[in-house]
Amino acid sequence: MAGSQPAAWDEVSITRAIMEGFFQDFLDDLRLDVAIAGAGPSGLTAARCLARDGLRVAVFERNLYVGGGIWGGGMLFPRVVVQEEAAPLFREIGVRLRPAADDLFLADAVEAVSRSAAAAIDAGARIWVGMGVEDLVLREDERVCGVVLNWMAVERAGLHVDPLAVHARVVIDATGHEAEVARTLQRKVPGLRLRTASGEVLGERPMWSQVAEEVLEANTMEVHPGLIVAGMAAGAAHGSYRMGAIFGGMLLSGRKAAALAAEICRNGR
Ligand code: 48H
Repeated sequence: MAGSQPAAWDEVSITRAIMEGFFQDFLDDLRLDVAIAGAGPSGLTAARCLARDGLRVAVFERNLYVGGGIWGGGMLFPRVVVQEEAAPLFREIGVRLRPAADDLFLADAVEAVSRSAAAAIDAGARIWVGMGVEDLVLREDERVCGVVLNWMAVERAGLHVDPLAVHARVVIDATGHEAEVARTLQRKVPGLRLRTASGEVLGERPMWSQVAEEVLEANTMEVHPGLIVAGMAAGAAHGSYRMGAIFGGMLLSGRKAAALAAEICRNGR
């Protein structure tokens, strides 16, 4: 830079750009059609489908990165298996699949995460990272009408910092194995009966891949007014089997969760 004109910007310009940009975008997302907890395969697919349908949707992901369990493939081998029924959901976002044994297809895990996130963003969804859903907003009849958020850094540090809230007509629990959001609701509303067969979140069972995949779409449902479970959270809510490192069910579940949420939004509930 010596001898040339100094740039117009300085350190404060960088700070201002970040702070102003963040708050403009976050203020936009205070009243959503759909809030999704978790940016794994089911959450990202649901976000893409909803945004493509013109709904205002944001994903709140606790980690600083998206993709959930996709990155690790199976046992850290970063390859993702999907079955034929789900293959179009990857193909339509440009994830390249190659045929594998017994009618399965294989994708690269990094490509699957990158294209899933990019497709959701291109469709109009916003993804917030580093923000966890720690609770829900409730109204009459315990209807869910928003998410309560806090920084993951606060959670990790164990700090006593009160959260902030965002309203949404529908919340999708796509938090994976623990079905964290549905469990939180169950824990905090004594006597609540969810619409699962048992009335509660049962937790997942050991592995039986074919059955787990077969029932996942049916288990993707509104378990309480305003709250839909998707992906592993749908399996865990119903006490279903785990499936191991096959991801087709997650994509199909995300798509179904989006269709259910869109229907609730359209019906004005
Ligand atoms: C915000 C949160 C919170 C919270 C968690 O685990 P995921 O990849 O979830 P799915 O259901 O989309 O996909 C499951 C799949 O990855 C998998 O684990 C399979 C197929 N397992 C089979 C087997 O047998 O093991 O993603 C969930 C995301 C993660 O990124 C979490 O960090 C995030 O949700 N998350 N985000 N608020 N309270 N809890």
